[in-house]
Amino acid sequence: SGKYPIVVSTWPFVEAVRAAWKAVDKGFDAVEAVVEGCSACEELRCDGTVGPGGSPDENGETTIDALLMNGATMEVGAVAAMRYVKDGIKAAKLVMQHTKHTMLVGDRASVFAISMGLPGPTNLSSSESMEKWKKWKENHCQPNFRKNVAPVDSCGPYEPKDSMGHNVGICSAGSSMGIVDSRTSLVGPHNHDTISMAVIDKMGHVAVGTSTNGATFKIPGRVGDGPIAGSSAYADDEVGACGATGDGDIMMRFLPCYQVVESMRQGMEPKLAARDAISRIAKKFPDFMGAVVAINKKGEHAGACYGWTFQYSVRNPDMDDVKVFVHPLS
Ligand code: SD4
Repeated sequence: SGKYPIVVSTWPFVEAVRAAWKAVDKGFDAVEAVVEGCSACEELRCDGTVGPGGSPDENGETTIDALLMNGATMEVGAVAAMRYVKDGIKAAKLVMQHTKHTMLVGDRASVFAISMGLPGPTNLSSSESMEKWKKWKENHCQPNFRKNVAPVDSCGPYEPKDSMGHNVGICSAGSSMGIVDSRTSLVGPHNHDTISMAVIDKMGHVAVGTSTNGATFKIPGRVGDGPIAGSSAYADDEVGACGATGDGDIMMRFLPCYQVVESMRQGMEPKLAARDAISRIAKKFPDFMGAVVAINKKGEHAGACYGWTFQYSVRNPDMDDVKVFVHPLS
């Protein structure tokens, strides 16, 4: 099923897709629509892992990684480990539109964003993020992203279900099947999610954007796949687009969204391209969790995931409202 304009987003971020659809339907271009959509998610603090007050790091601080890419011009703007500014995607847009750079990081990204007119400095912690962090600290949990550190039993109860109530279990990705229990990895709906959104506007132009707090309890300074073009998202007007979510530390080694777009350029349909990109990662890292969603120029879309149940949201002219697709399809 094709057609455009189209808005596609990781996860059931329905309000974000509605906001982007509203923009694109009014005739705004794909870049504007992506900014509208991702900003809506930041304001709503989607899943408590996007925007202010989400996933804290080892020190209890929330930071933001965001990316914006224009598939018509191949311009990219990104901010990484940004502090004190809550508008991630707007900061990425400022980098794209007002600098010759691609990415700004840390405090310097915040200083730039504020100098360009975004509100701040703002405390990005919330009572929820502080509560979550305090519990983690009080349980004497070891730092979760340090190698060779034994897990401690008091690190919280084993939870066989993810936060959306799905069994964390089998997820199809090409020929490989992964079974992951939610404790083997600190990546997953418990810990962090990302909005990665792709839009094709009425003119057929493509743009993508990503916004996330990154991994929960990450080592301060960690930058995930979120702000990396080709990893969390990629867009090329000639081909289509891709968005990704999951264990960014692993996924960014494979540039899965670049892979998806390049496979589609060679003629693969979105479904196969998505599965292929995920399978390449799973082959080397059988414990990883992740997903991609792909759209081609015709507006055909598909998702693939590994290690968890993935959902993505779509709105196109055939639909009355946003539709959520679940992978694996039952
Ligand atoms: C990261 N990929 O920072 C992001 C987080 C994510 O679902 O997508 N979680 O690793």
